[in-house]
Amino acid sequence: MPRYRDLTHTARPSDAPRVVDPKNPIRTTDPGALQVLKMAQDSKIETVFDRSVAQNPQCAFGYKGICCRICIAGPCRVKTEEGVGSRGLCGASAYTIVSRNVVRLIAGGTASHSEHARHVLHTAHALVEGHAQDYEIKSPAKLQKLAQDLGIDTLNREDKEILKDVVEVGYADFGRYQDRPLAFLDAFITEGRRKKFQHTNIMPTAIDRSVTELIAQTAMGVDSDPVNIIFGGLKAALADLGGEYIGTTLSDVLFGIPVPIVSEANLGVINPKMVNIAVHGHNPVLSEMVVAAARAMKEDAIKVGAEGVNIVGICCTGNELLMREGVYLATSSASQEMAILTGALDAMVVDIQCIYPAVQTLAECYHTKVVTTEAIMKIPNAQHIAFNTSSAMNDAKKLISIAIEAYKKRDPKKVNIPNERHKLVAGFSLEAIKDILSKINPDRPISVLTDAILSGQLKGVVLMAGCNNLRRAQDEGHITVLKELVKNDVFVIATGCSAGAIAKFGLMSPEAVDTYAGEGLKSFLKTLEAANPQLSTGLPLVFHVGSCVDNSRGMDLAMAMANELGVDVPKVPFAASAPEAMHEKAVAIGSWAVTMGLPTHVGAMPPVEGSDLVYGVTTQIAHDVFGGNFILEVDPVIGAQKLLNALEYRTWKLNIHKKAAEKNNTPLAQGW
Ligand code: MSK
Repeated sequence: MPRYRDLTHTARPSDAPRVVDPKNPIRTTDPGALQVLKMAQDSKIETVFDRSVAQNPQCAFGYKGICCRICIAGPCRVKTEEGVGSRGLCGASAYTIVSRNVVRLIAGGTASHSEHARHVLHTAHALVEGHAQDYEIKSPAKLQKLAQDLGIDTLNREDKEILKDVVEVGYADFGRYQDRPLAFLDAFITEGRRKKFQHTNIMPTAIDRSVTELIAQTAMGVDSDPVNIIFGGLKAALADLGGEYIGTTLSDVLFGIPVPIVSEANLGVINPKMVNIAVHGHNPVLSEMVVAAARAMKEDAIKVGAEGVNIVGICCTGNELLMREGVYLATSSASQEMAILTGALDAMVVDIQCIYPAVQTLAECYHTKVVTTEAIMKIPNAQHIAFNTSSAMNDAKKLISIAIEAYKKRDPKKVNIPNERHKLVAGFSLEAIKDILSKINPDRPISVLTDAILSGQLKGVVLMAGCNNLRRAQDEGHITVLKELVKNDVFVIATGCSAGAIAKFGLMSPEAVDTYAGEGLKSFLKTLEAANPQLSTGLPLVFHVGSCVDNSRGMDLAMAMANELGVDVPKVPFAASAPEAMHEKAVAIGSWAVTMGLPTHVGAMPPVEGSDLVYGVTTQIAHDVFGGNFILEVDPVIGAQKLLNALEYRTWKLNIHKKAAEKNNTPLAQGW
């Protein structure tokens, strides 16, 4: 870990409580969710906030990662620091148990993102084979660029021919047996990262293989070397990034590259006069069809007395649709139940990941129909409509019909929609960001950003990502970290439920710039805004770059900055933060972010404290090897300060190295 100017910055977290106010069931700060929660608690309706209280105190062994459940002779717990109680039944030490547990989280995250990617790939395959008549290539330009990046010939070829080759490369990335690098990773990373991954032997060759190998490596009686286990985990984490690239790029090809778009967020977007359908999960393949079907079936809704069909999003399906279609974002992870408790949600259509089984239990108290759509995602008592790409529009229309039928049974006495909704501007793909910057420098658009950092106008860039974790009140971590960063002139981009939190609080709007941005950030955004009169709206305080898989867009920006500066990623004043990380996917993302060279703040302690060795590798040694390291800090104000320290260190070093190179007429130093 570097030595920072702030001498209080150590690799250890502060003494802040690990669970804030654990007995308080008001575990949200989201103003919309709070209004609904009050009604739920008055009516003794159980929600995630009650269950979170009931789960406290959490098991200390599990919390630190020293409970081994890898074979059924266990669970074995590391009870003492020394002696016979310090090892599992097989003799596994704390460092083996902790490292195995944490990399298995990475395996889960990689499998999840990649399953999403596989579905998008299948859809593209069905399209080229003529079995997906409801889909099209919405962005031939993205397809051309993607094919060129992958080394596929595009000259004088039909789009579908090119897509066929792209799909084949994607399929090979799942199951390749030869020791060739993952194409959807290798095509996008910097030369420096490529060499680093080859040198450390963590360049993945195939996504499925990296997950399977990791599970095999960490099975009982296989690898007990914590460093080797962690490197196996990093290989799978890089495969996760490859899967994210497949998901993001092919979604752009099929559904279009996002451009700035105005919408609104928070539960107030649920409309009492319309048939309301929430699409929830991650995958745009179905939900894009639901949006199209809703437009086509407006008259059916009017026939039953509604004014039309209102599609709203939850979690990353919501983010996908917000980015491309401007669909309202109703809410995010921890407050998903609140959407049902408004009493005006007629259907919740879910695909995969981050969907609480509890939504069905709550729906049974209302008229709301919960419909699952994927073979691997069913909820007892919920209706299941198998979604097929070959009959996509028909399937989507069935879902709308279910919602219209349910609307007829809506009980007006139970309707309780909070009056909380906020304007936002989303849609900032890398292409859109470059387009905005190009109005100032058409030849080198990214230099507009890097020059602003080198001159001190901006402190750097932070990618805010990740979930809700109810160890503290929902969204408090996201909003506190964000306010600290923008006040200190950091340019923030956001994905996932972090973006959702920011949007729900009205902080993703142009209006928030004047209130929250420091002078440097304010002048930077205003200059961009003045140079882009073609935009129908002002630029927001935070740029929404998409869903969880779209963290790949954030990484693309970091690499574009590295290329512009003539250095590798570890020297770029760019960091990541997941103030409320929860899902296995967040562990996978954080791990590739560190491996790609980013200081990565995590505001919810992962289970690594049971081994000093593993803790030290992730927070300190990782920096020596890869240039990135975890900053594990549960206090959001201190977490933000540690991010600022990391950015300051990088800018300081970069400026010194640049000056030395100019003065001595030598190449720019590459060390970090
Ligand atoms: S939805 S993975 S809770 S960000 Fe992508 Fe939100 Fe985390 Fe799920």
